[in-house]
Amino acid sequence: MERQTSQPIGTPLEFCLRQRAAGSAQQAAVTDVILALCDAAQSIARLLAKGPLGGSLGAETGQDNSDGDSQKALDVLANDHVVRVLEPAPVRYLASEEEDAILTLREDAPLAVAVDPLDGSSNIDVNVSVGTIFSVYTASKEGASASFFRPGSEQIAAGYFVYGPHTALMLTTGDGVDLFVLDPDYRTFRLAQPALVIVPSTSEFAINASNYRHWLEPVRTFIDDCLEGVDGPRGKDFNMRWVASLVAETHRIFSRGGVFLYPADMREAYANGRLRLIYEAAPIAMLVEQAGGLAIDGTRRILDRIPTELHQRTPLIFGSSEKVARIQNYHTDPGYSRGQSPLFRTRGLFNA
Ligand code: FDP
Repeated sequence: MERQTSQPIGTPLEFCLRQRAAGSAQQAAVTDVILALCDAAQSIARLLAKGPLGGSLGAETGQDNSDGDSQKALDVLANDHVVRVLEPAPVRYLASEEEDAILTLREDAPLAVAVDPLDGSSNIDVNVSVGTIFSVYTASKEGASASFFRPGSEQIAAGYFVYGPHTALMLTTGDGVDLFVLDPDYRTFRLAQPALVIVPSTSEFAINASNYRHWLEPVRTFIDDCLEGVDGPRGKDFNMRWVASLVAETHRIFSRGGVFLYPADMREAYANGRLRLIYEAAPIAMLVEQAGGLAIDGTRRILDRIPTELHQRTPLIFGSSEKVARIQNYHTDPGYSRGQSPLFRTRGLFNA
């Protein structure tokens, strides 16, 4: 994915964005939003860097968020930072995992922003990477809901901050994906790697294997086939990772490929998986596709899905294109099913 012009490594984010936005009012507004989110990310990174010295950021607040997940102290603080920085930004509507309803910030502003302020919050107290995910649309004339209840393919920008050993921003404005890193010496995000590409094929998968007994047949068969390694139908060994932090898994897939699965399963509460369509799956899917990967819910492209509820969940499978296409086959092609025993031992013939 080659961009026409690209700035040298180390260029400050603001310079990169302002140069790209030249002459476009919409891109200028997007730039303002991204820079505002960078301010929130720096505040969140500072809070995280204090660890237990900042109080128990991973403690339950005793409240559930809009979707029934328990809220941690840092979920609330991160949301406060995001709302504060976006209030003066060109944002008409803000949808957040931590808010029951869509907030109207500025009636005359052109953009709508969806945010998961603190993704992976079960990792806060164990000093493992967490993140902030965001998605930007034009605000719809038809109002708040219409601004978000639309296909993810209409996003005009998406990204995430990952708070790890360093703080990084993975960003797309619809023209490839760039990685920016927060330079602690200058307190500014600087270009670290332009035009990222997710390798099409690898031997690594990420899934919460403790849910094995709940999985539906296509996912169970795919994982069984991977686990059988060189002795199974895939004829090679696989490696597994599970950080339990969507941004961290995404970051790994950007750096060395692989697939991530949080599928639907047989439990009532997981009939649509766990992750949220508007502020988790859609922005990750835009980033992944912009880097040459794929993102599906099992059978359908995530970016074609039209949400009908603000906090709607979706199964999410994304990563290296050949691997995701293969998993889609497990969902749609009976030849990949364990029930079809004559084909079972020959599935290796279909290897990508
Ligand atoms: P968390 O609830 O800790 O915010 O967004 C939801 C998420 O984390 C993802 O980041 C992560 O991939 C997933 O949940 C982990 O779920 P499990 O605990 O079921 O593995």
